[in-house]
Amino acid sequence: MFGVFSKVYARVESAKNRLTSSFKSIFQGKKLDPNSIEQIEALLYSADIGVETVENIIAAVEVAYRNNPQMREGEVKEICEKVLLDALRGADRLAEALLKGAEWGEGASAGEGRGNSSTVPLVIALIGSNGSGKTTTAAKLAGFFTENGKSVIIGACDTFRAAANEQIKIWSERLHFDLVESQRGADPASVAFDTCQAAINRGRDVVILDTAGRLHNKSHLMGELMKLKRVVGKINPIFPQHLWLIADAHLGANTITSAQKFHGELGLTGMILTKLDGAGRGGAIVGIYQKLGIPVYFIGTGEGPVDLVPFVVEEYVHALVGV
Ligand SMILES: Nc1nc2c(ncn2[C@@H]2O[C@H](COP(=O)(O)OP(=O)(O)OP(=O)(O)O)[C@@H](O)[C@H]2O)c(=O)[nH]1
Ligand SMILES: [Mg+2]
Repeated sequence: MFGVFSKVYARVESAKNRLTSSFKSIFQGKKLDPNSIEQIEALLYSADIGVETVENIIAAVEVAYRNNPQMREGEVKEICEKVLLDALRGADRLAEALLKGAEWGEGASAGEGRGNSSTVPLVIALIGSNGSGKTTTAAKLAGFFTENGKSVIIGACDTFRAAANEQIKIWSERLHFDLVESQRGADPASVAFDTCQAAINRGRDVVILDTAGRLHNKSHLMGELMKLKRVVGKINPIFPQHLWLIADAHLGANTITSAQKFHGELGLTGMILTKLDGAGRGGAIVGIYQKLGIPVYFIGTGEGPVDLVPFVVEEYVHALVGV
């Protein structure tokens, strides 16, 4: 499972080349100087990693520069890498824990729970703004769990968009996972309820709830998610064990505002960063983790079913900074 990392993150790295090449154009092979420190600061802000982390990097660069006025690009990047690693410490390697069953339901023999009806399923609801990649990620997650010996059922809780049910149905046929379908206009909470109930009846290990895209500032849509949480909690108060924000790597700093609002209202337990194969860097996860402590479970690196890999901080930071 983890063997594919280097290949995948190499792709991320090529998308991140802009940060690397920006460092190059700031330094142009020369030593660090006060003017280039300002340019580095601007570059870091443009990567959306959050004010605190930028300030920490710049403070560390200034201290190092006072001790060594001969500093060059490589040393600055090493400082960036070190501060980012510190900032993201503990935010990764969680997919493994999920599989081991460490976060499965209370009292459940989760690690062994392959279609065992006594197992409490792991319920994960995916939420996020329109087009962030929730449905595609739901399907990819189903693929990930299935490949690792877990049985999966998805609830088509996006009852808002006309083609939503059809979209996930095509994936279910392609990847062979169970699906609880829905009609347009149906109550998403009731679809979620039926899905959890079906998972228990059929002895499925994992429930993934795909929800409609929504902006964090639409209160009636937030209310809809609160209801969904409440309703599945009636089956078992630990449901849903996870509520993950699906965040598009292109979206930048406003992802932090959005995560704060979702977290405040619903209590997020994790994130998945999608579209890291594009030009976006997803630096906002640094600020989100710093502010809210929400870890990153996976990253999405393409539109295909296998383009989902567990998040590894070192690989991500390495790709981002280009050391
Ligand atoms: N390149 C790339 N494209 C992705 C990734 N994840 C999703 N997409 C694409 O992004 C587009 C939107 O994905 P969906 O999964 O439909 O997004 P959604 O959040 O379910 O959208 P709504 O339900 O309308 O809010 C689709 O064209 C996907 O193929 C990714 O990791 N990389
Ligand atoms: Mg969708």
